[in-house]
Amino acid sequence: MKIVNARIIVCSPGRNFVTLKIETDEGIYGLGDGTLNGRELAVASYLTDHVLPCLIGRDPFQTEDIWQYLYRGAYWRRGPVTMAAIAAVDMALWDIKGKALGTPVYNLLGGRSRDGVLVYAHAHGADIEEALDDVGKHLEMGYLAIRVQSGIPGVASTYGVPTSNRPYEPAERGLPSESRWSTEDYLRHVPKLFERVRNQFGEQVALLHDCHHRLTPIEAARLGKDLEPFRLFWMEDPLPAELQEGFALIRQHTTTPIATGEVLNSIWDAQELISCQWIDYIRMTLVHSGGFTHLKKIADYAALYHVRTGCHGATDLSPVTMAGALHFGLAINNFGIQEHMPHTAETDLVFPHSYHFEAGYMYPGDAPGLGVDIDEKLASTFPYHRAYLPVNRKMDGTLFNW
Ligand code: GCO
Ligand code: MG
Repeated sequence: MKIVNARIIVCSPGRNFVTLKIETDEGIYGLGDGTLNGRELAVASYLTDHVLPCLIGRDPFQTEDIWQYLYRGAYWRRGPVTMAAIAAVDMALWDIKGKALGTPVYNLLGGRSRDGVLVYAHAHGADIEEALDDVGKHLEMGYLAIRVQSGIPGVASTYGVPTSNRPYEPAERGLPSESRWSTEDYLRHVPKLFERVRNQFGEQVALLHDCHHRLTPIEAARLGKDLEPFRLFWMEDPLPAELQEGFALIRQHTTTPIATGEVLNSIWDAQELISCQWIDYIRMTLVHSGGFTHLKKIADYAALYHVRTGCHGATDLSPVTMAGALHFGLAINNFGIQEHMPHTAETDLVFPHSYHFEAGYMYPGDAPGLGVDIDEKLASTFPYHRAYLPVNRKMDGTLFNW
């Protein structure tokens, strides 16, 4: 089997997606996701201008060799653009392999290790009351694990809480919006939020919270301690993770489990986090960490250090990544949990898929390959719109982490 064609489809059914389609001489094709929120066209160009010409004529079964060719062969290694481009190719090749062998991708990754993939939903509200209502709604929908975020008194808008009636979406069309932030107000508020959630909904539901990179190590240590009575499943991204040893200080002070990694791109970005056991869950995901070929190695490395996976699964990861994450989560032994943020109805129509949610778990389905397709005609009716993630400043105007 040979690769005869490869092209990029950029579409925006509610938000932007970069999809790679690789076609073979036997008529089988594969899909890969290369979406990098707010920087989509950089990955599209990296692929179209630099990677795709090198793929023509290659054997799509050579996933390891092609991965190494794109990683080592570029000379310039790592980084989100490079790793998303490599991921798109890698996913498409595993999709082709599965289709050619007539089996779902999870069978190529070790086969089923569990019955279903535990997922967590997002609940949020402008204040604690609204957030409690939303937790209740998600429990009724069958979720067993729920991430809870709420607006903070004194802070006009905050990460993870929609400003309109529409579902929360992390990018906005047009130029970046700006928000203002107070760590002090946040640290006072979050323990009150979780006290109310536990009081109202009991011990059983798994609760998660995303700090979205906004704390220093000692602030995160304090929050972790304050949240201990409410037994969180995890506290996510307490710090920006460039300085891995920053997590050591959090660890010395609290037993609240820590998750990080959604902005990391290679094992080298998380090697100390994992080997020093400073985290409990690694959140790297297929699209931003080089696809199955690299993420499998990361997960296997993490398994040696009691670290489990908790792959990023926001709406800026296309249904192709979502499908891949479910195959991955079903197959590996040290799976922890998978984020699930449902896509818009338009996105689901553009990407017909065989995965589904039922009673707290998701299932990738048994279609050969990834079990996700793209309706190119429909996709062409949703042209690309430039969109950005917001920018965040402290109350005095200092530029801060969003
Ligand atoms: C999450 C994330 C997202 C990111 C978004 C950036 O945990 O789901 O933090 O909300 O902000 O994916 O593109
Ligand atoms: Mg996050």
